[in-house]
Amino acid sequence: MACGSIIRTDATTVIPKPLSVSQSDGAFRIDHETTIVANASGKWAAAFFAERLRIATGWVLPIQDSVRGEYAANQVVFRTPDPDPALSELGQEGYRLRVASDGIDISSNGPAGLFYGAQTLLQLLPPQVFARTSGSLQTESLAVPAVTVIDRPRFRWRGLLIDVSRHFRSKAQLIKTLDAMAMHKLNVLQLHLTDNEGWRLEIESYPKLTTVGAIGDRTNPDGPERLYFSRDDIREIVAHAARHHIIVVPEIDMPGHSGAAARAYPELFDGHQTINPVSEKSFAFVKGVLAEVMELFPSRYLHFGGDEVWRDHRWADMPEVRAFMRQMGYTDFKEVEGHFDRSVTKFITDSGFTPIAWDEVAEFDVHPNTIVLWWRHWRPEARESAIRKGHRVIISPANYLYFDYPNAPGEPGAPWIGNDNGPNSFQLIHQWEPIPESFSAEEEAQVLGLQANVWTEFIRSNQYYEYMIFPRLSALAEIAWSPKGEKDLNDFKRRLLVQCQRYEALGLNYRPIADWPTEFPYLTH
Ligand code: TNX
Repeated sequence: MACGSIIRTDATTVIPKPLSVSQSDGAFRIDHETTIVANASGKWAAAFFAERLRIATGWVLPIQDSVRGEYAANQVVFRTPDPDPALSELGQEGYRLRVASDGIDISSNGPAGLFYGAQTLLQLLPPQVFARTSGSLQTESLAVPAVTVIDRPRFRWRGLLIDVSRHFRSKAQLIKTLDAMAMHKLNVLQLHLTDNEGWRLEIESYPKLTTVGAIGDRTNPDGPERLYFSRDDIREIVAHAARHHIIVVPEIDMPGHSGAAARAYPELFDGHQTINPVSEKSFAFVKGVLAEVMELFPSRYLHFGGDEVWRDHRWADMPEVRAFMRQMGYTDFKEVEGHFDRSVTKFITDSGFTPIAWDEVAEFDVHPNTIVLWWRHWRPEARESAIRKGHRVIISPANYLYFDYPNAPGEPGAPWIGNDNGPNSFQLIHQWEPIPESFSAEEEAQVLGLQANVWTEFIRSNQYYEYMIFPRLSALAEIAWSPKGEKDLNDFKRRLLVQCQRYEALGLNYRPIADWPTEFPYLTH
């Protein structure tokens, strides 16, 4: 796969583009005698950096505790300095990276910033430094061009959703995805764990969710395989993510999109794919399931779906729904849905977690702590109303950030609405300003950030999955991290030609970095 022949990497080839870069003359050389120095906050960033170098070059660089103010030559230092005015504006995720001819210094206010500094430093080295296989960089020393980078993210929520219900992804594939996210300084992985096609999470108190609900997928609805994550799988994924400063947000979609759970426990559902919204037993199920989910995901965020509820489908034929409506004085099924969503957001909040849901819930007076994920680009009023009601909002419109849609005209992808903006190309994403001009500064402050979603109705093979994610993930990272303002598409394309060498080092498939590619490197969808 032609990826371009650019081999010189420096701070102008970093993705996402840093806030500021000033290059100077000279270079520092890392070799097998370089020492890594870290204070307590820098331990993980230092260990991550050392491990990458060990795998790529075979050098085992020692990590020393920093002794205040005492630095020697030939060191790479990760530290949180005493209050430093130069860093005060950079928050916990920002950092300053200084490469001089006698050493490298990465400073930040916290561990996340030091980790992002390490990621930028790795991007100053040859792309093979990201390789998963040992010995891909056989060399005496690595030159790092002298530079000062000052950097911090634009948004604090830089997310990616993976739908593992329609077609499952293995733990190994998710870990590979997490590594690629970390390289892009993304920090949230939302797992869409349940839907009509399959329930993918072991729940001890409701075992049929996996013995029955995990059977099959959209391609093979009758299985025979059961595809799901055990509790230990989840712990491993969450721990791997945490080491890379990524939180994992579970999504248990309800009351709709629940066909798999309905196959397991039909008595709790409405005869089709939606939870019985008024039954006490059904609500006990919701609470039981969510309590177990909260044990497994320490992020303290819980997404409960709330999208596309087929409330007019069966509820009219359910006497208990009608009785409940009479009792509450409701005249519309919508009010029943609102009641259900309010109860769930209250339960999640009372349990010490933050509820998140799709923008449909903004219509109802759900708990004000609820974060609203705006996806229906054709309903900007849902975004506006969530903001007006004081919710924090994540921007995730289908016509820009759905990675199941095609990359370019004529390329495969989901056929749903959303293609009305043209394909979700990396160019389109990169050039997009996600905050509407009409937003005041206060409204803008309610926007936590951005999230792209990989729905997998039509994504089966891992090869095609990666083809749909890369290079669009790089465009997402750039609009989520880099400062607002004019974005130079040609410069981004130039940097992508280096980035795709990093994809190759990570063993990732990707769509070619061309406006009109002539080959499509995947075998099956
Ligand atoms: C809408 S986004 C859905 C998903 C589909 C997706 C396909 C959302 C909240 N619901 O269930 O997979 O469109 O593009």
